[in-house]
Amino acid sequence: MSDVRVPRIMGILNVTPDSFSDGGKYVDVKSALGAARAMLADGADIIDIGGESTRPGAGRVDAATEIARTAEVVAAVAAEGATVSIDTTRSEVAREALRRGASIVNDVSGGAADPAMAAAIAESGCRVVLMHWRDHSADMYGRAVYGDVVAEVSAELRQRAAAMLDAGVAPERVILDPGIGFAKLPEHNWELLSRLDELGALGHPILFGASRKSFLGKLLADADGRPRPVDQREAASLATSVLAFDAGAWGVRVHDVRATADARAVWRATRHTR
Ligand code: PMM
Repeated sequence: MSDVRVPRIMGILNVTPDSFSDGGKYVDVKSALGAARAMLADGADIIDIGGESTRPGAGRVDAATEIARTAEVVAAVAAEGATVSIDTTRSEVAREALRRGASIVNDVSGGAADPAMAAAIAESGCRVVLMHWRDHSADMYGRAVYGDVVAEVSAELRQRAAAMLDAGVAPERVILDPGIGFAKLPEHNWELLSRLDELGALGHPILFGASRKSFLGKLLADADGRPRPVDQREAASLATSVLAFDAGAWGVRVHDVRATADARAVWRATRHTR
């Protein structure tokens, strides 16, 4: 068996009043920092800080609000020595976070929402996560139409990566993400997970994020068809992370870092990791 790299765990820190899972919990710097410290102690490699909810149907906030929510939290978490990513589609928000110590921009639009994003990434020399996305949250399910979802997501991610490279971003700084739940129905998410290894052909590391998402709630619906509540989707989330590790993912983006670190330890015990 050949050696494989240990997958990263990206812990989610949403400093928003309305994210679907942890919205409203970390609205001040102190409580956000406490949550970040706990995730780092539990084994997070990266803390992903977001100030705008991307849940389906979410309304947008302006850039000033997003900066007000995230900038100080980014600075405080980076001051702990942590690797910080900023979850934003806006170049102004990204620039401010990079100035405050973030080293990764996690753009759910893959750089498509803000034409100035690619230049901001290229100038700073940071890493970037380009997620597959077709539209802002309010309209995303109308765009969930695919023939072969893996082929189409791959082709669209390839275009997003090419746009970054054209702007001067070094290829080794680009990470790609299939965007589970974004303009995708449950069957699309399952197909992407079951064929995640095929995205490796794009030549970039792959980040995978299914933690607590609604397709898991639907899978685990009760006999009356009521989806499993968000706070009871952890075991299913862990199962997706282990499948992603096995498919060669570079990392997983999760809410429960401790449980994911345990699952990763089990997975590593069966692999020659380095
Ligand atoms: N999902 C959400 C937000 N940001 N970023 C990446 N790279 N991949 C994802 O799958 C992703 C993301 C939505 O989930 P949240 O509301 O729990 O943050």
